[in-house]
Amino acid sequence: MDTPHGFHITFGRIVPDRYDSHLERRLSSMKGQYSDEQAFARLAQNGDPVLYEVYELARPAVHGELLSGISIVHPGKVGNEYYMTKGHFHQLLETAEVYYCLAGRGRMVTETPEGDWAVEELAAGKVLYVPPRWAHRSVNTSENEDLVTLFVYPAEAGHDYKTIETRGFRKLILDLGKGPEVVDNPAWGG
Ligand code: S6P
Ligand code: ZN
Repeated sequence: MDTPHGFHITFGRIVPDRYDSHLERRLSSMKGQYSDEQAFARLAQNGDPVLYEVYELARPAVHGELLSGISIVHPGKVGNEYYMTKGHFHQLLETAEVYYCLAGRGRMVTETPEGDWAVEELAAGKVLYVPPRWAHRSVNTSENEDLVTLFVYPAEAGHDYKTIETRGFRKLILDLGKGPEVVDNPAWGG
């Protein structure tokens, strides 16, 4: 919680000592993805904060190669919705992914084109397997800590962002006053 006279210090920032690309996703790149558009507009008036970052080791996008890296979702909310990644299906739908949570707390929101969904807890030490066909989004539910995950997936997988950008996920993770809750997305357009 921000106070008018205080400040907080974030300790132990995890950054890989070797990587080929570093992507920063800012608020402006998430337009239309948060449920509270007025809260989004209010936040955007004060600048364009970095919501999450991805460090990746490059490998050729061919069968047999694996991509790995570190994803860091910063703490914060747009209205009552926690900072989160865009989320995506893999373009090659039949490819899976492994996540290993290194720090922080959060949720992995997942769903299939067939209508199944699942929300899994993320906490340091937790390993999550995202099977083929499951879209995935990481959500940082901590008030002041980064959510840091290591990911590994087939280099040929590719990303389908469009489907999620257009219709959203079936479930949102909101703080309605009692911490993180799984809530039906009223704007889901499947
Ligand atoms: C890639 C993998 C992660 C995400 C990263 C950011 O398949 O799932 O590297 O790219 O967590 O999420 P997004 O949805 O913006 O790519
Ligand atoms: Zn992925």
